[in-house]
Amino acid sequence: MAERAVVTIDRHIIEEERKFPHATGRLSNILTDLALAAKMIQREVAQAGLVDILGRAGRENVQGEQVEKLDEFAQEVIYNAMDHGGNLCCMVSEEHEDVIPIPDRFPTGDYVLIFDPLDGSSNIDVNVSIGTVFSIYRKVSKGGRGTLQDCLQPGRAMVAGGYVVYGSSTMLVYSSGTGVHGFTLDPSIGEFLLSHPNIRMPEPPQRYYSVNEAYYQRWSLGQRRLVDCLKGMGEKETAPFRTRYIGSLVADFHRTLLKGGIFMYPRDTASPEGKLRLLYEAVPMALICEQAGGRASDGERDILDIVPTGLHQRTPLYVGSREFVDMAEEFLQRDPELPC
Ligand code: FDP
Repeated sequence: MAERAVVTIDRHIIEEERKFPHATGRLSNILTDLALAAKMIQREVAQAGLVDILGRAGRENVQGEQVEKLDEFAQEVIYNAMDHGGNLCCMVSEEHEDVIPIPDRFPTGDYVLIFDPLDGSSNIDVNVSIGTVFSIYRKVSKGGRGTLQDCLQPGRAMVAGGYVVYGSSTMLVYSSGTGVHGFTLDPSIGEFLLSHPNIRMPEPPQRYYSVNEAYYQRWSLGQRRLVDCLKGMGEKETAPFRTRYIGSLVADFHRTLLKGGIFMYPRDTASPEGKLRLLYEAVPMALICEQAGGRASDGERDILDIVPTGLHQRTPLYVGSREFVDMAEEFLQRDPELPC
């Protein structure tokens, strides 16, 4: 009987590394360590309703939001999995204001890890999918330890990025610039197995749009006209799209990647720069989307071309099937002003 080859994430990472004869194995180490951290976070997320870990930690993070205890746990797990391997020169997390140094007692390496340990945390206590998002860059500054300069690189300089979605199953999706690979955690053996090799966004895409429409009154005329058009209420008569909005970026993005459509988080009068974070949220999703044949834009330019000026910079985000992101840009550029 023909046996189906089971490809674990470790094997896949090693095979990807072999495509680059000069690879040192450092990037592979980082990805393997991240997969281990994801398994530990998954275990805790799955227990969230059972153990007394839910609830507010009673303080705010640098974004001014209440921090859930599970966020802190995920932050610690990733930090502890990554600080000692000698692969990183520093880390940056959505949960920390500044660059996180590697402790002096450990050696440093040539890579920077940027991560959001638990995205969509307002959904934890209602069993909605949440995620971890990460991106990896090569160090560009001189000297041993990483600096801000290493962390503020445009997305095009990313060497690998991806996310983990903790949902009905746990999936890790990543790209190191040679396509997008998806792995599903088999809890019975504790391994991520290759379940979605070489993910491509569907062509033609399914007609879904995803946006928090409660903010309609705060949007620019261009954004309103775009959504009106997606509802079939535009100048030309078209069939309406279907809408899906979970309010958890990783889950909304994951659906958009696999089914097609467009996810939007526009700027509005309450968040003139947008809500989502460029480095932690928009850029890794943009890499995955482009590598799968889609596009990501802030309404004017490709997300991956933006040169960040701050670690916690926000951005509007339009990500998904290429033709819909192009269409969004056209509407936005015609009527860009926010209402007074
Ligand atoms: P959350 O506030 O639950 O952490 O940026 C964080 C994020 O979730 C994203 O995951 C999600 O897409 C977005 O915010 C939801 O924002 P709205 O509640 O304004 O729709």
